[in-house]
Amino acid sequence: MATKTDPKPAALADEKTGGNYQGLSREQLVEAYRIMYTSRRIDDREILLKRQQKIFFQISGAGHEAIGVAAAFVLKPAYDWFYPYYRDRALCLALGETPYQMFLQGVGAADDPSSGGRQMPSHWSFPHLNIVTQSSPTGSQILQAVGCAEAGRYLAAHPESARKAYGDFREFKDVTFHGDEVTYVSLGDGTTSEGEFWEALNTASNRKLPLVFVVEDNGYAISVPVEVQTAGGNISRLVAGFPNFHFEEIDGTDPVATYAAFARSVAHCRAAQGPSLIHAHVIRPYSHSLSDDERLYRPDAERQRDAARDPITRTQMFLLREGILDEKGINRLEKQVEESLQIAVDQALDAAFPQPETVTRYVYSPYLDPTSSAFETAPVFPEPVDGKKPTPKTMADLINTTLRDEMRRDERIVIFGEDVADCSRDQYLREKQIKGKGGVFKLTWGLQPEFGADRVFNSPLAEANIVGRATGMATRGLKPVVEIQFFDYIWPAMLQLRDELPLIRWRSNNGFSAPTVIRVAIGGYLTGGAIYHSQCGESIFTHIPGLRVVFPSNALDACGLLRTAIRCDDPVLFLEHKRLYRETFGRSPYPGPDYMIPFGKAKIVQPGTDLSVITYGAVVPRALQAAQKLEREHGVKVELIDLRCLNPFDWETIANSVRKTNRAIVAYEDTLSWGYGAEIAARIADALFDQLDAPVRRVAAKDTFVAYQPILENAILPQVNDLFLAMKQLAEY
Ligand SMILES: Cc1ncc(C[n+]2csc(CCOP(=O)(O)OP(=O)(O)O)c2C)c(N)n1
Ligand SMILES: [Mg+2]
Repeated sequence: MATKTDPKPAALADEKTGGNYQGLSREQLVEAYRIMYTSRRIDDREILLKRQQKIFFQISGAGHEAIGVAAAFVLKPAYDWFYPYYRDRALCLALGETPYQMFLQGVGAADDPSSGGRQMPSHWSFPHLNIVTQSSPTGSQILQAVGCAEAGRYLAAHPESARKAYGDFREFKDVTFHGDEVTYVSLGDGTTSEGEFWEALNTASNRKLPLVFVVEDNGYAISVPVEVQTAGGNISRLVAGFPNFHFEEIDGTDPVATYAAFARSVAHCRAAQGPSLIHAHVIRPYSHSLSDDERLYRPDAERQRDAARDPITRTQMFLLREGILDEKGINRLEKQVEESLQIAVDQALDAAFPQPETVTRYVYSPYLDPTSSAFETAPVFPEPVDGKKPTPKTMADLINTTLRDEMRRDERIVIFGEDVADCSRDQYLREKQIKGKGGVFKLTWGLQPEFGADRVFNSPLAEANIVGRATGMATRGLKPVVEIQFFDYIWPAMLQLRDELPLIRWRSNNGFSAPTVIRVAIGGYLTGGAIYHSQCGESIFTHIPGLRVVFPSNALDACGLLRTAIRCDDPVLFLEHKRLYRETFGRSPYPGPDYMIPFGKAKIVQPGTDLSVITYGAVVPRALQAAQKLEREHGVKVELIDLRCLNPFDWETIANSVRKTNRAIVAYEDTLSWGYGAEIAARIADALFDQLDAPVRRVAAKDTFVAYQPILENAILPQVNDLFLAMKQLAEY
């Protein structure tokens, strides 16, 4: 099954078999050289342009060119999928990108097809070729590539789901699949040290995904050599134990050997045998980037040894030696390349720059506005039976029912996370030996038996794995509705949540999008939840442009907002307060399979004239109790506002209320300082300063951690009495 080829710095002619070269024709070899040479010369041009301050950053693909052409000769643009990294200039050229478009990236032109001037050059994004937007955090593309490969398989198994549908995100998400497409993902040797790389290998192996991992090993990660990064100094040795893989270790400066390795690896993937990993030894002749000088940490002798393996000179010598091109032919080809690059540079330097007023464009979907009335529908409650009103259900019940009804409506929805399946060992369920788990809070219970194990399944215990894969799936057009079991454990996914998922659309200038729902059990008041089962921290996420953040306080809102989250065209963090899941407060009968609440619309829980209390989540019932007591005992009428949605938030309702009451408290469960209340308080102070009769107050948790002992927990989290006292004081101010 697994094969291994030792790196072979032997002459290219060794690869010659039977009149052709591992299946490559003489014409293809000339074409390979043309692309490799073009790639190198684009780097040279960019270096010059950077020195002339006409572009602002340069990172080269020098030394890695043979990998790109070999891959592109085997894989198919706009058919297979590509998650390259910054050294893959030759790959992008070979797949069909033009030098002109690359120079547009360098100058940051409005017409830069990768990002419209938003990202550095060599951050490839070419939707028409299935080259998916990449970022700068090394390795963050790998789990997304896993999700992409999974989506291809899912779509082949559910072809109907790919059809266009109207009235939700599907209207704007074209979906293509072929059934045997392969996903390419590349990374450097240093990046194999990232945990997400290992999480990706694990899932690709376990699910036998059609994914080609390409480790472009130039021996260095900036200045850190491979033996410091990688135990034993060789990644091939470490990964060899992963089942279902086809492995290759090759000299990646040799286009013929590299081509042969790609041909074998891609065949393995196309035949649905599992993933492949190509470990290609390459060189890095131009330092890490233009900001680095490798002479500071690499002696001349070592650099000269690398230079002897330069893929450009090796390939040129090979063409000459094999009589494929003579010296004149080489010169002619190189001259043509130089001339075409000159034209491309001149054109790119003339290109228009992006307009400053476009900077917030594509932070969110330009097509579907989740705050609009399209997401406002009336509840349709069940009819009374025998004069008996329908039983009110808990928030947990309604979330479960909403997920079920949305999955019935939209076959693109897949649910995964830790323990969310009823039973991974499917036969126990089918044989009715067990009842099923369906999540640690049972919110996804009953979904796997109805929708099958390929729509509701368990992930490994790895949060980045969940969010990274979801991002890749959503990029292909699925709607992952994933679960993070506890907010306290969302942090391993933070890179994906801060640098990836919410940025896909903006950084690709609307070339790609990844509308995903991430459900997270959040919050304390658990009596024993302690530090690691009680955290809030929503403001960390409301601080991320591109991410919608929702935090309902009752069953009906959870239902209506979850449906909006699922149907909308943006990534949504859906925060579910654990304490509210089964609370008596806020129960409701199911409002029907189309009930939606638009984002950014607060709810006035109780109207009042004396004081505005702006809150959300589990503080809502506590603030209500406090307000009722205050009215009973002191006749103060509090207007209680439940924001429900934190980004976007309903400024209009807040402002109208404060204009009426002239006093405001922002109350929230998270720690007081730097929290969500700071933003609301600042806005009120800024916009309504002359309306205020008192300072804006905050009531929140103490600036510490939530302790286990209930006496401590009570002292730490804001209680009814804290709210009562703050309201009373502010009313008296
Ligand atoms: C997560 C992360 N940490 C650090 C960096 C800064 N950085 C950029 S490239 C790089 C080295 C990458 O080395 P390697 O994976 O071997 O790729 P190479 O550049 O050698 O091709 C580092 C440390 C980054 N971009 N992302
Ligand atoms: Mg490297």
